Amino acid sequence: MINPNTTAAMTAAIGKCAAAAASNGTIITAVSPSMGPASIESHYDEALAVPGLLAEIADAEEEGSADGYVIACFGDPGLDAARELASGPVVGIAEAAMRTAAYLGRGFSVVTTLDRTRGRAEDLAAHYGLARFCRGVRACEIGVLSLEEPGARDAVLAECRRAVAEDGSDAVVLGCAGMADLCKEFTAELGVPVVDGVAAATRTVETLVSLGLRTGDRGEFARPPAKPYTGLLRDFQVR
Ligand code: 2AL
Repeated sequence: MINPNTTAAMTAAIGKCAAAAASNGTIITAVSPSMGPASIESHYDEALAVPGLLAEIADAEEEGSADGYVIACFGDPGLDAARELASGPVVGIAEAAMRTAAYLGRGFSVVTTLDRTRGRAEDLAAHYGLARFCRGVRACEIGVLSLEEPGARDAVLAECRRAVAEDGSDAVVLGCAGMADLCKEFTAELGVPVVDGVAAATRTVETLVSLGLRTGDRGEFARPPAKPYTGLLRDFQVR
């Protein structure tokens, strides 16, 4: 379980939610990169979160310590690159949450953090072929690291209520890993299914592992070709 931002408290909370969702016998190891942004709320943050995230996967691959990986940020940063590196399946929380929500009705709404992250969520819905199901992407205008502050929960819940009422959605997707702990309570309060990507991706990785499935390694998703990397990225050379 890789939280691609470097905020340790958030990594611990995500790990707890993943462990609560996982099957008996699944071991969740929650990690965050040793370098990168404290939260991911822009394209810039997202791009600079990826090297640290890939380093975590490279380390785990070297140790042989993971059967599969979840990328626990709603922008699914570095997902395709991670699939080239990893020998097990890699699932992003946006992808898992949106695919899961598509099982639950004709349409879903995403409720995310800052307005400026809405475009990325819309792009991902289209990228995954789910634009037809995505009836709205809404922001509560609360930063990722402010989700723990007093009042944040109620503001996110209020936006979820508006999503159900105004978008005509059958399900709500929580658009940030930092919202994972809200899922159960919100499901009860909203009366529609609420999908947390951390839980959905955890179970999706388990399913893929148990079926013996992982990203194919021919063609596009083969390991990247070996070549020199220079400067700060010199250790990222793939062998
Ligand atoms: C996120 C997320 O899940 N983690 C993070 O740092 N930023 N997503 C978001 N929409 O702000």
